[in-house]
Amino acid sequence: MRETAELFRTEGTIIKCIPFGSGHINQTWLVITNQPHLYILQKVNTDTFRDPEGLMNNMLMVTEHLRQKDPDPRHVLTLVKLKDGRDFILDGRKELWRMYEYVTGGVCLDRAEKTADFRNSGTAFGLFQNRMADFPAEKLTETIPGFHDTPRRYHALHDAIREDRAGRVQNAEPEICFLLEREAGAGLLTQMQKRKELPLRVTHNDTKLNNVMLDEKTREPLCILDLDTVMPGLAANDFGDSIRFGASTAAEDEKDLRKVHLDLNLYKAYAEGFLGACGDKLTKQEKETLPDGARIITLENAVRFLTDYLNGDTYYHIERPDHNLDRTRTQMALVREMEKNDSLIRKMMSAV
Ligand code: GN1
Ligand code: MG
Repeated sequence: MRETAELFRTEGTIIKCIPFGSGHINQTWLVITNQPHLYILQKVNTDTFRDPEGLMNNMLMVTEHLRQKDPDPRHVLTLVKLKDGRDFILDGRKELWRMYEYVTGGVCLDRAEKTADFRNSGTAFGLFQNRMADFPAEKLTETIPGFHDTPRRYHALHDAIREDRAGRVQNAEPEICFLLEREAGAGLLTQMQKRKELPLRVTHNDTKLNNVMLDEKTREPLCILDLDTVMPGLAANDFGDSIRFGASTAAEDEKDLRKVHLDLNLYKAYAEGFLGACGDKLTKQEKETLPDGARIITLENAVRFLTDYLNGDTYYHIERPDHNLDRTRTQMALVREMEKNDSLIRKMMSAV
């Protein structure tokens, strides 16, 4: 690890690298040097991200575009070059390594401590949407093809059920029924986009609260992290994934489902932050589909977690045997509450 970190242009001598963050896909370390300056070293999972050059090219273009709009180094990720001038390491075994400047004085939260934290994360993602609105989305590589193509995620679930590779279909019958009952409505946004009723935007696609850094003192939004899935997509998915994760009263993998609820105050606060910062960039139809985005992306995550459970946990990092099943169930609980409160949510959103 340290030898890899030493290939980058850091200030000072590297003392150690410690595991960092809570991502499910990539591996991340905090790099400590004998100077106050800290760095983040990341090994990108190239089984998941099959086009590492395309991914890094996206990241370089997007951070550059954001930097032109706001040059404050705490407001946009800054990649650290290698001593030989390259932007990243892609070695013979197709391992991708990169380094960023660590943003000092920031925090990433797994749960909003105050409503304002969540509103501010909405502002951060709304600003992202706003500032990327004049960037031609078609210049970006689709780093994971069909990432939020919900019908395609359902196809993968059907394959997993049919193949039953881990012999777990029998353990997941209620979950399978729940998800299959909702399959027909899950393609709504994908179909609207195909009919050109929704525009393709530059979207982040993984807008979990812990992918935003807030100032640790003021809790103002600083910068958006995890740009691997930035690609052409739908604004409703970005909005929706934030709600899915951050407006839940419990963790994504909570076992006690009595604790899992949709917090409508948090939902509203996020919408205020997000829509306020998007300004006039979203169309009327995009705004109307934001609640659909929240419901469908939550359903999509349930489908993905269950697919991985049935396939024997080959995609997401797990810490216990039923981890992906627990994650599936929390997402289902949230979908149920989104369905139950649909008209209330739409009313609330139209007043934001
Ligand atoms: C993965 O690795 P992480 O935590 O940033 C996943 C997201 C899921 C999320 C669920 C590339 O994100 O799509 O919504 O887990 N990222 C990828 O927590 O699949
Ligand atoms: Mg991610």
